[in-house]
Amino acid sequence: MSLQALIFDVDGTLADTERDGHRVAFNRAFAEIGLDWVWDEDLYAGLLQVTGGKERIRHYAQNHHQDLAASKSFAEMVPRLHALKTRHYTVLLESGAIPLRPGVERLLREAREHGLRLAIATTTTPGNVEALLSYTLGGEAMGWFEVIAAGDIVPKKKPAADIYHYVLAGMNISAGDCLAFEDSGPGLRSSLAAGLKTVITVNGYTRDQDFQGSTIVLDHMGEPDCPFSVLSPHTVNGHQYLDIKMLQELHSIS
Ligand code: XBP
Ligand code: MG
Repeated sequence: MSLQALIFDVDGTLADTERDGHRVAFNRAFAEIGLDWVWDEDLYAGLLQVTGGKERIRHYAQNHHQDLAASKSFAEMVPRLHALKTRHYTVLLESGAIPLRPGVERLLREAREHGLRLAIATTTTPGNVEALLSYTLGGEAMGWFEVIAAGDIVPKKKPAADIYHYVLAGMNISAGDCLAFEDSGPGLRSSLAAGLKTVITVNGYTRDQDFQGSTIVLDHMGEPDCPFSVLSPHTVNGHQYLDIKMLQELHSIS
């Protein structure tokens, strides 16, 4: 097995999108539709255990606004509300409010120079992926990824393995020839269930989650002038930021 492909999660991995991006967009959509719902940072931490924006809205209503959740109109309200939220989110991305995390652009470019194949496996919508990539890397970046598996393309979202199985099938590649990059417990459960070695880069919402089974846990991918911190018991042979050589070493760990 040789390292041939890198498969990236989006939210929390490519960019720290949840606290100041998705959460703010949800709140703006609630206000726009006339709901007095406000998801503060603490409440949102718990809601993140439910992957998928539409599923998260339903989960919140069922637990905090049962009457509305049980009403006939709620079923059609959810997709409408989620579309408003997605519009607010892409406006936030366009404003430059959500940059890529340290090391992401450098690693993507290095991977391309080394001929590694790239893909995306995310719970968010395809439109959000396109907005993030094009506003941070330029319009051609969508073409860097052979498969962009996003949102409702699969029946079951993370932590189910569906989205990673979709990518592996689309690339016609075996899990053993890939590395996955995730930020959260549900994401890791999904990639591990698909048989993928997984590099974790945590963020404020996921730092204390269980990453049992991951290959390594870092605070971020690192830059030459901004070394990462290793949060899992692991030796990194002097590396201070993720590069292709380190990824090949991580991939060769049995
Ligand atoms: C994280 C998610 C997404 C986002 C919200 O996705 O669970 O649901 O929180 O985006 P990832 P949507 O797999 O990239 O970590 O509202 O578009 O679902
Ligand atoms: Mg994520």
